[in-house]
Amino acid sequence: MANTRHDWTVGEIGTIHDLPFPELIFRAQTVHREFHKTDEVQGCQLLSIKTGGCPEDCAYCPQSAHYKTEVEREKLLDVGKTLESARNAKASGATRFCMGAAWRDVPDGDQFDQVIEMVKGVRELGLEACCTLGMLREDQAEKLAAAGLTAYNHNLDTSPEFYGDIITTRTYDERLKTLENVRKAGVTVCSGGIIGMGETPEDRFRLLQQLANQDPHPESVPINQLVKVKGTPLEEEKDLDLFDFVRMIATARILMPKSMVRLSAGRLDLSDEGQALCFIAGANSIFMGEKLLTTPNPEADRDRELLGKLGMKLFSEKADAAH
Ligand code: SAM
Ligand code: DTB
Ligand code: SF4
Repeated sequence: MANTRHDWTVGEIGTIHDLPFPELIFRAQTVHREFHKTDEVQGCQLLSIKTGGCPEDCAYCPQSAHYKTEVEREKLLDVGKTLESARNAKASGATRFCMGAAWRDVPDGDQFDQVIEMVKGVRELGLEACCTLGMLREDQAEKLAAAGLTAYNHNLDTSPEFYGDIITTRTYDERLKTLENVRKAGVTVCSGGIIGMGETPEDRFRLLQQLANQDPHPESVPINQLVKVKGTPLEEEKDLDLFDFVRMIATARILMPKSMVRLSAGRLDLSDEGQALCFIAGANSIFMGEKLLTTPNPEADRDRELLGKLGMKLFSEKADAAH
């Protein structure tokens, strides 16, 4: 039985990450099979409910007001349009619907009330509901919990040490505080990071350590490959080596055996074989649909074809409601 631990050292994580590739994959597969079906991935659909004009300066993000990108600002989407998109997501096989807003923190009042209505509506459709709205206070987390929110996404993005090179407008501790507020309200935690931003291997280990030493582990761990967007400070970053991406996924799987490990942004840069390796390494979820929040993503048909070739399928229903 794989041990669920919360006291990983950076040295231990580095040793796992750097194992000979076949050994790393074997260990990830062993853990994966203990807790998950190997022929199924969860389909999640993202929707940007409030786009662009964000006051934060996250160096990777096309929605930051600090950079000149092609993203056009849009105000909060109305509840009806959001639920129409959720219905379409369900029809195309998604079981989780994630609503993202380019906010530094969640505004109180009318806009928050609308988000609450969206969450209720998504839950009524029988979908898991996830929100990613920026920093959240405890009382706001409780209101979202009462509306039926399944999960709140708030990524740590990278190590505490590299964080200041990527974001200067908020601190790592503020990120951790929001995760604590989410946890206290009884909403499951979705938190992960981005690789390919110029971080060192140690930064990746430190990110994984921050995630894996939370007790309980985040139920959902999105691993994003940087999408290099024109106009952002990271647009000229070096390409990420596929094996580094796969190693990150495998290590996350080994450290957090029961969590959903989500193969998130960056799939358009992966070949079919690359994506298959990610599934073999323990990724068990993808974002579906032609758009993530503002950047392109493989089309649903393309994903169905790939899963078909691999003899895999989308979850028809989540067996474990905790995720
Ligand atoms: N504003 C909220 C926040 O930052 O928590 C929610 C939306 S934000 C766009 C959600 C996450 O998307 C970020 O934490 C980041 O990890 C990811 N993300 C944004 N831009 C990305 C990019 N270019 N490549 C990969 N991931 C990205
Ligand atoms: C996560 O970790 N990745 C998703 C979801 N959580 C919200 C977002 C990826 C966004 C990629 C850039 C964009 O499309 O704007
Ligand atoms: Fe704003 Fe979130 Fe983008 Fe940072 S990642 S600029 S907080 S939308």
